[in-house]
Amino acid sequence: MNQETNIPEPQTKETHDTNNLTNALVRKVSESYIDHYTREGMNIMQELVYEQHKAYVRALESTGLNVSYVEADEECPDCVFIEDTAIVLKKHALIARTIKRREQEHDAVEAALLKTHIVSRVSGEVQLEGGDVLHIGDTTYVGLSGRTNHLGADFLTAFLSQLGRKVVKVPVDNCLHLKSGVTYLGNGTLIAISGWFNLRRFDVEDVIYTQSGEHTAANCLRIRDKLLIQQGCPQTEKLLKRFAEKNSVQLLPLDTSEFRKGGGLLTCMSIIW
Ligand code: CIR
Repeated sequence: MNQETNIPEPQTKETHDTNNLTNALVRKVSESYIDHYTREGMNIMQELVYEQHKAYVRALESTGLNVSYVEADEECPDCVFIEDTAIVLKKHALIARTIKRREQEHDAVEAALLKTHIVSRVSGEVQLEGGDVLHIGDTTYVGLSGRTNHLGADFLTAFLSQLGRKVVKVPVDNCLHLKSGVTYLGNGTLIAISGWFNLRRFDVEDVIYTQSGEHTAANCLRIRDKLLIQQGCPQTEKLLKRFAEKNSVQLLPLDTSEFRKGGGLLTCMSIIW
């Protein structure tokens, strides 16, 4: 018991360690993804969508993760962006609350996670999307964005404090989600778009900034000794190569052009624990 607050000390202290990740859940791409974004005026290359998704899954597998799938839902064009539907930390999962038009995505993800996780759901006027949640060590950073409100961040704080984690809120004004502009590279280092966040809120040793015209490079995915990065951001890639050499990390550049057209980046297409 904490003597000052009378709040029981959490029984566990769940740390997020990029070296101990073992599993990924991905969701197949629905054909309606192609139809929907074609109607929105995006020039989606049908074959490339599936090719890029396969390459993404292969990259996850090459890190040693065991990858399982949730089937696509044709009524949900965005279902491939599974990250937004749940917040997972080790054996614990919180089903998020996405914007209305994506709510139908939740049930199938919940059913899949129930096989492996202790699953909770949000309640109240909460808005919370996984793209706004970044775990680093003992701390979770949650973006206050157009997709995650204060109630969502508070709900997440209560949920994670039971697991012994500190939660830090970070205002997000310039992009869809927190992780659209800042992610963790491992080895005490963030990658971020300069000027978009108050980086003093992050307890890290170093920050690499994306270079001019390369904003999408801010969304990287570190798994064990590998780092998935956006292909096609050469100036930022030079900085990432230096980081990789220094920390014995292997870079895996991936082309996600067809998913960027739907507003998604690397982290969006998986839930990892
Ligand atoms: C959406 O607007 O919800 C999708 N079109 C894109 C979601 C991308 N997810 C992410 O960045 N975590």
